[in-house]
Amino acid sequence: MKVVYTLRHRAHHPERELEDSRFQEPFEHPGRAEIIRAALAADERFEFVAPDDHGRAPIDAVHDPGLVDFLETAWTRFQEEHGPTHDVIPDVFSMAGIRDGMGPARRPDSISMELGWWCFETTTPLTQGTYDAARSSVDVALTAADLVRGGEGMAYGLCRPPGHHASRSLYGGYCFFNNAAVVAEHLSRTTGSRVAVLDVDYHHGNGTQQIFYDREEVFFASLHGDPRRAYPYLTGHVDETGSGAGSDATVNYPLPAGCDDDAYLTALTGACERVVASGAETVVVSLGLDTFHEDPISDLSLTADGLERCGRLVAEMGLPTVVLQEGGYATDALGENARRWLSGAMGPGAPAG
Ligand code: SP5
Ligand code: ZN
Repeated sequence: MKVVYTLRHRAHHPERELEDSRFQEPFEHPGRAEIIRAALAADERFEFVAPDDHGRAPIDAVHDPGLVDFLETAWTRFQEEHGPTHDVIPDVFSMAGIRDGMGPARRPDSISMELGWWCFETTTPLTQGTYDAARSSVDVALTAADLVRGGEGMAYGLCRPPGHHASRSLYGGYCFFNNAAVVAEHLSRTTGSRVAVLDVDYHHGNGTQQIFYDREEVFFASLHGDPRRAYPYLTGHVDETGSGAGSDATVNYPLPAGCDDDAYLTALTGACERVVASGAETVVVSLGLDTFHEDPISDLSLTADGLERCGRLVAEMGLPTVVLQEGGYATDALGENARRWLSGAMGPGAPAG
């Protein structure tokens, strides 16, 4: 299987994240992608490909261009006013309630308020190279999509930073640009075919759901920790099924804590059936490996065997599939878990690694 990878991801390297009222070592760090790269490089069934530059237009097709402009210059602008700092984190957020009854806020001019205008939480610092890394992650995703359009049954984009929490006009949840949404929109526009995003990260793909919520061309299915207990808390309930032209083009499977391989695979079977029934001609998988039982920030109980079975089940849909890396924070197991999921997807016909 072809793996799209670039070391440009390393330019995004926060020193700390503010989470659970503590500053802590970032869970989302450059070592994650390097560990996956090393595990796949040691298995001769994987072939590495460098990403091509796809420019900014595919990003502007799903994100507010103001968000893209902001991310390009925010770190430098912050340094000029408040630096030097390694990480840049918002400290005031734009919440509708501050202007209850007074109409919407006007877009701020101050970098201090702009941060909290375009970002929704505190665990996603900007660093000097964040914009370049986020752009490279989109290029990785789009290059994987090109490979699938070119005839590969499946390709894997080793995206970092991840993308699925980024909505049309907000970054957060370790995500800046929504790699999966950019790919789905790009495939939908350039081929006119139906596309589905299947999100198996532990956390609900709020950004992807928001971007396609009222659209019928891109179906969205997500399995995740129930938002009644799990980040991002505000989205991912079963009654969120799309709106307008996108009615019934969104489906959510909130899962209980401790959900094991068999229970997870039952839900995944249902999600795959919905994807196939949507008429999708291409599938984009948001592959989070934070469903693993040892993940430090999640509470599902999948094993490496279970992850391999998940890969197999997704491949059994028989559809061209673009697999994009999202979360997964059990660093010691992360490389092997990615290898196992992708091995399952390659099927028993593939020679052992
Ligand atoms: C792409 C992705 O997986 N993003 C996840 C972002 C989650 N960030 C906040 C998680 C809060 C979890 N708090 C529980 C900590 C247990 N020690
Ligand atoms: Zn996640």
